[in-house]
Amino acid sequence: MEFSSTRLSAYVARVEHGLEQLLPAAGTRPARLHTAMRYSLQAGGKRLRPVLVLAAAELFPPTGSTGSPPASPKAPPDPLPAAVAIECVHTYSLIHDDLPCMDNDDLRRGRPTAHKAFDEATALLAGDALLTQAFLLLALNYEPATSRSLVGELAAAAGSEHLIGGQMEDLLAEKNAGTTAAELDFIHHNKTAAMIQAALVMGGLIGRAEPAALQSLRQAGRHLGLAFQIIDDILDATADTAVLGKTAGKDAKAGKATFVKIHGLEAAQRMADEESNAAILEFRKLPGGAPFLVGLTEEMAARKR
Ligand code: GRG
Repeated sequence: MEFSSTRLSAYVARVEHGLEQLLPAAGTRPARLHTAMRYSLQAGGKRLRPVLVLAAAELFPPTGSTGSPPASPKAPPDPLPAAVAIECVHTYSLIHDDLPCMDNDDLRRGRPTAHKAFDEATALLAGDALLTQAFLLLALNYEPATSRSLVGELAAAAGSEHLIGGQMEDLLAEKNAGTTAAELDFIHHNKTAAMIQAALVMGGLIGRAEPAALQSLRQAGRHLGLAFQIIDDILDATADTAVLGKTAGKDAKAGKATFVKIHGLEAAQRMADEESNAAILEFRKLPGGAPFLVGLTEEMAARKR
């Protein structure tokens, strides 16, 4: 499937529909909690991670669907619940990251952060509930072997050695003026790249990809994730709050270690290009050369928010 903005919008629309359908309605008791969950989830992020799940799953046609008619083609499972699950985990991490005890931010996805729109306790609980909801979706919507592998992939990426571990070291680094390039690498590989990698691998697991293809998805995800984070640092240093939908210049103001601070703007841009190109090389090894994912990587490299 070639990349086009229409194709991307179609994936995003599928994700938005899944978010609408697969979470408890806002009025479900306690309504304040479910309203807060939907407030953050439906604020209109880029939906990168769920789109990666859908696009990766579609690279792998159902068993027996090529060549002569198969004895019993087995349709792969629907990737939408897994796509919604990873967006739930991502949104929980944003809600918690914005809390006063962490980044203490007022603006996210162009709107007041959850603790500003509701209150701190409600925001904390909405984040907890989104994290839990993700694993419920994986448990209820896949047969046991697939469910087990999806839960394992997402839990590892979101856990203490990756997303949460990266966040912990990020908080520690804020207090340490001498953060090194290697420490920054650890933070970004774990805080950002691990979830982007997991999205691609989850798509591959749903598509019943062969081990070599899963490995390419894993490698591509690591490079794409790092490119994404370097560009995030560049945008924090160069873009406007209104365009970003979150507070710009915050990292520099907080004296945070970023790729731009440690390597300079020019080197950061070069590293982002190198990582994007490395991701594209891996995507090209996948069935059909994965043109949609190649195009999406190019779009991400040129993104302005
Ligand atoms: C609280 C466990 C915990 C983790 C927080 C995600 C995160 C870790 C912190 C948010 C701050 C930040 C800059 C993280 C790096 C990853 C990143 C660029 C997140 C924003 O993702 P986008 O740009 O956001 O995909 P949208 O709103 O488009 O979904």
